[in-house]
Amino acid sequence: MKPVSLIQFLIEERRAGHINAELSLLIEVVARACKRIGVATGKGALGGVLGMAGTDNVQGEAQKKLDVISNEILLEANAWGGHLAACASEEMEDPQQIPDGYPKGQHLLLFDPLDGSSNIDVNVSVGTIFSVLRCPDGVTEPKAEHFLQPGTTQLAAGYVVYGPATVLVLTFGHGTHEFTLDREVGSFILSRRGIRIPEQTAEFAINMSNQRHWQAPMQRYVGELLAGRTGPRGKDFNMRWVASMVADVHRIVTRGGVFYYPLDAKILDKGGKLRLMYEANPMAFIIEQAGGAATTGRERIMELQPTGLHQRVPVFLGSKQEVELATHYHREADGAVS
Ligand code: P6P
Repeated sequence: MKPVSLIQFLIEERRAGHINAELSLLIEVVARACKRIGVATGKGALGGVLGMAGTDNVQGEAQKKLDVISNEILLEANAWGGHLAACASEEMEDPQQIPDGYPKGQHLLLFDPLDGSSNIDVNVSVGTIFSVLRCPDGVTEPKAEHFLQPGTTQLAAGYVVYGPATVLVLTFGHGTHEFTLDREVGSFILSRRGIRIPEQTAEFAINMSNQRHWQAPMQRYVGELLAGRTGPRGKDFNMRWVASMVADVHRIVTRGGVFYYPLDAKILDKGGKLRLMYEANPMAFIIEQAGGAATTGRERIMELQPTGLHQRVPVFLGSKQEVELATHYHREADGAVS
């Protein structure tokens, strides 16, 4: 069968009425920028881009050189792209306006330019996560509050995982699709159309070192997974934890499974570890469009009304039946369900 490039796929989506020309061009710009990020991360020690940047981001986290480089690649690519009203990034306190004199569009782009960057120096997969919202009508200088829209309003979401292969996974709300970069040609080629995540799984991803800090329903739920066939689940489970959300989510998109970053006593005051606007919401959109589920352990992630650009939330996502069981335990413990 003749390979379908990302560009051809975008034309199909426009013809189907799923996206407009501006969104199509925006995704092309983001995909091209991610190819450049992949080249930069691929240089490793030879590129002089490993190690710390010597600065902290808005989260108070020490930035890696590649965090800063990746952020700049995305900002530069989108400044003159003409399809954006503004960008927001994990690496920046406030949204970045499109400079005067550049063509502006009706979209808001949010991204985590290089998620999992603690893995860069040890050569483990990292990735870029992005989300696209519509800029409210009449807003010419979007401020943070204009980005605070529920995940259900996303027009597009995607990630690129820089692993043995560079892979883009994308949704416009009409299924989740995967594109693999043909490095010889430089094009993303459709490799999986209409991905479906198995509703059941025997594989979970969580950072077990936080176990003693978890809330009771999480202790109960994971305890049952660990009990395996000797416990109430009646089957053994396998565990994975890459500590790179994009890599863990891509495994789930590829073969099923669940990913949990629950509340724990260490992060209770922050509301969670992962960021709602540019990690949880885009991943939730991708997962739901592939037949999975994504909650905070208590409610659907995409229905949350954001209160801050860098707001953190707990994340439970993946194979639907497993996420629903873990969520049920939490809601039962809260007395929300019997
Ligand atoms: P921990 C990476 O820093 C990240 O934001 C996600 O990509 C990843 O899933 C998580 O944090 C890892 O957290 O506590 O295991 O280092």
